[in-house]
Amino acid sequence: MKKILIANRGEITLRIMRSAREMGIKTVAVYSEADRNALHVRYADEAVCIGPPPSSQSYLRGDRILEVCKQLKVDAIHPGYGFLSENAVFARQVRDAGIIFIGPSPEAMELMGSKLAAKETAKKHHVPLVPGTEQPIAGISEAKKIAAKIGYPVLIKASAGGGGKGMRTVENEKEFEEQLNRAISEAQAAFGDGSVFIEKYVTAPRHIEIQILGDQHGNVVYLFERECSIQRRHQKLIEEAPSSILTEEMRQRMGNSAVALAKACGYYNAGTVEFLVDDQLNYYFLEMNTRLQVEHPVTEFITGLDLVKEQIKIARGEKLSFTQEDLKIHGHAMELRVCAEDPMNNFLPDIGKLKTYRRPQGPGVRVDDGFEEGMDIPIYYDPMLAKLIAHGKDRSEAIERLKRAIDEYEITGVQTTLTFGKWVLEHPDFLSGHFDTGFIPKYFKTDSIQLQPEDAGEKEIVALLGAALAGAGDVTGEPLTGKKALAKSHTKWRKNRLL
Ligand code: MV4
Repeated sequence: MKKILIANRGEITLRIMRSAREMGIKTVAVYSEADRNALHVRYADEAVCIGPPPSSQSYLRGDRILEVCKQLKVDAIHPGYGFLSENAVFARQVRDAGIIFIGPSPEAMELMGSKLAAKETAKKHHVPLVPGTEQPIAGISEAKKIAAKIGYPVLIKASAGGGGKGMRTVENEKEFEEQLNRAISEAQAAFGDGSVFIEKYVTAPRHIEIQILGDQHGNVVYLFERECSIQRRHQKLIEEAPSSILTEEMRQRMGNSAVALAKACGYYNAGTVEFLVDDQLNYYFLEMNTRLQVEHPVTEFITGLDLVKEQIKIARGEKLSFTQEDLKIHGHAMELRVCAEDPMNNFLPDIGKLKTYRRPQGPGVRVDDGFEEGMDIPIYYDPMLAKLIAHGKDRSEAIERLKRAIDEYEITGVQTTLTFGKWVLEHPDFLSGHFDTGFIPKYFKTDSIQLQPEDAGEKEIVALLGAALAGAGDVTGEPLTGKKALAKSHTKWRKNRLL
């Protein structure tokens, strides 16, 4: 492997190129007209413009990217995250063109792309699942019986969804039929696949994911967990490793579950198995992400590994150079996503020019970014400016370092999530480790009016429903139908949480 093309932009593209360069591999950037002056273009050994700013006309144009590969004699493609990274059709086209896809096989991507197929595989290998259906819903009366047996509230999820897309909460039997029909037609419209399934709605869950690495010789290891419960509308804002609630025994069980699932689908490359953890510390498989994730640096800090180098070595056909027994957790790492968003204005993307941009430095601090002072932030893409990651000997040192780095970071010209991050890092429930995915809506004031947790809870459930609708492509629906029921369910949900 002498030359790789990174089919992506921004911080992740730079991060991948850095590892490639250390390995003596040449890099090729592709870019849109909005990214002519981007850092990933300047860092690459070669760079080719592939189209206008909208990603549908540039970063998602697999055909153009493959043409560039042929022209420049590229050996392999790294897809990064987002864009084409979990597109099995593209991965197959890459393989058919005789180019290495630095990711899993298209077959494994396809299997995990179907949430139902993933659940079936998990079940076969004794990976715990949320009580629910493992087959697509066939008929309404059958489905109602199942929902009644599971017990309300339930969630209806689209098999082709994921990451919160195409999810609907159902509070009681009365609204079940209507919600089911909507979920099916939304899934059909958004994904071209109307298969949906039902799950028990787990209240106040934590989101904990296991990083795995597998080679092409059947060896799979887990690189421990990342705690990702500090989220807003399915957008993670703070991630850390290890999680403060897992016992060594639970970590091993979850790790073994993740490895079993990966082995079951012949998985190779880096991957992440997502779990929900309830207030009784039961864990349930949710879905598997078949890509390198945004938050991978916290795992790199605690394991001492370079995940991109590992991906490249695996793609070259090498065996993993270590076993599970060789792996140990070193200290604690925490990441804040620095986004050009205004936390006081409902986290709306804030566009503009980076008037001042000075990175923090010093012990245990890493900044993965793709911008420089004076650059305009393009409106076409993700508003994440940078990832600020801190590492320390334990959780409190990681927190102190991250706080110190936030103070050193100087960004003017746009609003960012830096001050929001500082607020989280000083919150007593965050410090004590007693938090779940309801943390931000429960505690954060989204505007100048001080919201009571009660109001915040209702706001969140409406926002959640709105996000589910938006994710399913429904802009005409009535997001307020069932609002009261949802708010009621949410009140119960808050009461049930362990805080
Ligand atoms: C759930 C759930 C509760 N019960 N499934 C959201 C993202 C997608 N991967 C699955 N998600 C959820 N699935 C059951 N059966 C709650 C969520 C959920 C969530 C999960 C992780 C992190 C943040 C979340 C925020 C809202 C809902």
